[in-house]
Amino acid sequence: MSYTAHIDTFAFDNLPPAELQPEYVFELPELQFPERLNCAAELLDRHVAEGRGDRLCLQADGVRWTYAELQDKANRIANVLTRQLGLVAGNRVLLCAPNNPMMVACWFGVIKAGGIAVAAMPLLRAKELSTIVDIAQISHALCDDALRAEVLGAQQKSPVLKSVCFFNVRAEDAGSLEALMDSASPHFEAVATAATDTCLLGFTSGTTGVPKATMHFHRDVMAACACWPQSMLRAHADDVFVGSPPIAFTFGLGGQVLFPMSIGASMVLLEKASPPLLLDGIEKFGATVVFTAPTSYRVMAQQGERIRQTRLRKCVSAGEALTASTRALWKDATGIEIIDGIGSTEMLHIFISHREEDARPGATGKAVPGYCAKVVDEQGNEVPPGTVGKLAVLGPTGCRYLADSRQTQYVQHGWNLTGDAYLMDADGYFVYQARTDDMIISAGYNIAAPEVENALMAHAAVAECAVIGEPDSERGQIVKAFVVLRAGHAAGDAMARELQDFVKRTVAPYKYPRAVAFVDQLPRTATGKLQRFRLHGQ
Ligand code: 3UK
Repeated sequence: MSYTAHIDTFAFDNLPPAELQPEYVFELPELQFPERLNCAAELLDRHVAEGRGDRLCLQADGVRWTYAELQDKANRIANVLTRQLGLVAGNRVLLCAPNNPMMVACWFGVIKAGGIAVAAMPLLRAKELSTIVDIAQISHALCDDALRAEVLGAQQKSPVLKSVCFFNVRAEDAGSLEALMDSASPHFEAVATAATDTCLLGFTSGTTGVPKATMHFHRDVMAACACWPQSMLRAHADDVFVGSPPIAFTFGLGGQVLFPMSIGASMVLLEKASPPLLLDGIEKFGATVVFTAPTSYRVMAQQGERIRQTRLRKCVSAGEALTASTRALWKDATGIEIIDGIGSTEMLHIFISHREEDARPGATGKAVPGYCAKVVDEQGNEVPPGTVGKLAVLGPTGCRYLADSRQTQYVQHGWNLTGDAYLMDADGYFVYQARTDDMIISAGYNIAAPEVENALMAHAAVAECAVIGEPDSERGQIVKAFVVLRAGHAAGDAMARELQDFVKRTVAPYKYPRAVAFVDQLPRTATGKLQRFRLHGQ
């Protein structure tokens, strides 16, 4: 890691020192990488060079691009960036757009040019974008015109962002990215970056505090493609991938862009992918592989018959724990066994998962080949099967926060600590309990907030709920539930008592919520994750 091909060495200079980085393991033969590697050349140019340029790569409403067509766009963008906008290798480029074809073309253009892609969630406002620009010292931005006002607002706050160019501009505009691309050459040789040069910064979804930028190398992108998709997903070149998460979220980037392209398959991009629109997309484009979150499967399951008529054959769930009931609901409705997987922005993608035939309801699975996982106690010692502790993982990818002291929380003794409480059962399956912060300790009992939530969710009156530990002088903490009721059910003491009794009947009675509050909605991140910490003190 002492070598960089970047001219702007900001990323290289801000890597965590070697002693604070996790250990890496590269035992699999497919994880032997050359010293120089550009992941955009591997994922895109290789297919064209090997004669697959005419294969379908990407579809969206009114758009069908082959690999050669995507390469043409990416090359023009790389030329615009380097010849007209002054980009040098190592510069950071903000990419801001809903999931659409130009967003993907820009991602490849930036990385071919040796730049570092920093994709931002399309819902972010000027202030949040400016925080990202400042942390990553971003010099260039390529953005969808629909987000113009927020991006210009961010530029005003953060002058380090010197060049902003918009695409998908409706009006005639000589400065639009497409206009600049028209006069640029369609040829561009990918910059020969080091395998250990950073190619993307992924911002954490921000459950607390200032967002952290995770640094991923060209090598990490190829490692993510070589591990989980090969051993667990097992898709093939004729598959059509679709999904709901934003490409700015590494779950979405992998599932919708990197993994299909790593095997010469194709992707479908949906700008909006709420459950009904995702289902429309699966139908319309004949998608065969879908990536989405448990909540989305629960809603789509209501249309089981419609799904059975589509070409859908592989369903991946990540982002949040998949309960046994959601797995069963989907299987009954569609006949398809969901592939669950836990991944994180820090690890880039999924590291514990299973094949369909090895699904164990309620468990996430086993370490993905290429990764190792264990459950440890406070001192970092492995605990026996059946004991709840902290999940620790190691693999070819790992956590590197850009200049952030929180590195020492995620990486300890060379292992990545994801912040999740897990247990490993007697057969080696990892069973999710809670985020470590969401383990409630009440009168000496360990209570996992999600377990109480799942118990409450089974009640017909409950639409949504969140459970936290509230400080209590007698018990240390008590279990408190925030409940959103379904239409037609009245909040009040009688309902609170009914829910408490209901929980006592389904899980160990000491886990019941001693406090119940009724609310209209729950705080969530842009990726839809519950932000339980925001309920503290309410
Ligand atoms: C939780 C899960 C139980 C867990 C992600 C796949 O979610 C992703 O990244 P984030 O950084 O969050 C990471 C945290 O989310 N989680 C994710 N998947 C599961 N919990 N079961 C699961 N299947 O707390 C984890 O530490 O937003 C997921 C691929 C790439 C990703 N970035």
